[in-house]
Amino acid sequence: IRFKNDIDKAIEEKQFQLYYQPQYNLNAEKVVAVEALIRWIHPKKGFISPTDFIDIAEQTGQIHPIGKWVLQEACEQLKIWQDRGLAWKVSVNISPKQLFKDDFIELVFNIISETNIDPKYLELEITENIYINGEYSIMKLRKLKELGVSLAIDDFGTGYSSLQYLKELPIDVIKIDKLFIDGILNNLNDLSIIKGIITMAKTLDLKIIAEGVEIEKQMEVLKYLGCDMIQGYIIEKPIPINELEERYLHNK
Ligand code: G
Ligand code: G
Ligand code: NA
Repeated sequence: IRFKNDIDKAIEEKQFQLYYQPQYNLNAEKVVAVEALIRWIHPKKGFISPTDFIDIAEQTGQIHPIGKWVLQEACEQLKIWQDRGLAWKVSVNISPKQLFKDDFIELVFNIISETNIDPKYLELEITENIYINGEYSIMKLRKLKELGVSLAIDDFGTGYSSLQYLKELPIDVIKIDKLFIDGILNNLNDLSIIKGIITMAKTLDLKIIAEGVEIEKQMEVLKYLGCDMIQGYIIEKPIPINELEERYLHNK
């Protein structure tokens, strides 16, 4: 309960920030997108990881105001880049709780309209879990697609998507979970799974992002296997907007 009040206060007092982690295109050999990741800088407790508050916020319903703020903030940033002629995509994490709320499509529509962004540069990341496979979520994803946004399945491989459902989901991108990338160099099972996911993605005409790439050799293998994009410490960790601007957009 204490924590619940803290989250309320954090929303009111603007203690949240968005960090951005670059996504690197292996063929173009450049950063083409960023994932927005929430950070909580508490005035007394300091840095609080999203893994320590997103779950709670999902249980209390506070994920809704938090998620709204994240989407709004990310779209405002996207608008700034679009006005500068920069064609970067911004990817935003959406909790299944948000997706299932009745007015979620309307919320996304309103934020796109109000910020006046080109929605094709907005990507929504939905975690692969049990719920994503139902008819209701497929219907919701279709409606989101109609708004013109791009859709990604996050943490792919850890969840429950069968091939059959994957075929039915109106998604554009699969993000391979770090768990598999960790084993790519020394675990044949992980390597096979990654190969399988990439082959399947190509069959279904989906783009692939490998998450949590930390070393050069992993990057080389992923490129060889036909992976489109990578994200991970080898490129950059999640960083605040001013650092991102300094390092990547210095004269853009
Ligand atoms: O950035 P970091 O590795 O600390 O994030 C930990 C977890 O928190 C990740 O699984 C990430 O998906 C989740 N997360 C980060 N930002 C957001 C957000 O804005 N919304 C939701 N729902 N989850 C987020
Ligand atoms: O679950 P999700 O994919 O949203 O998780 C993203 C989180 O993973 C980010 O919060 C980021 O801090 C973390 N992350 C990103 N790249 C790497 C990496 O190369 N190594 C590790 N250990 N964590 C990473
Ligand atoms: Na994510």
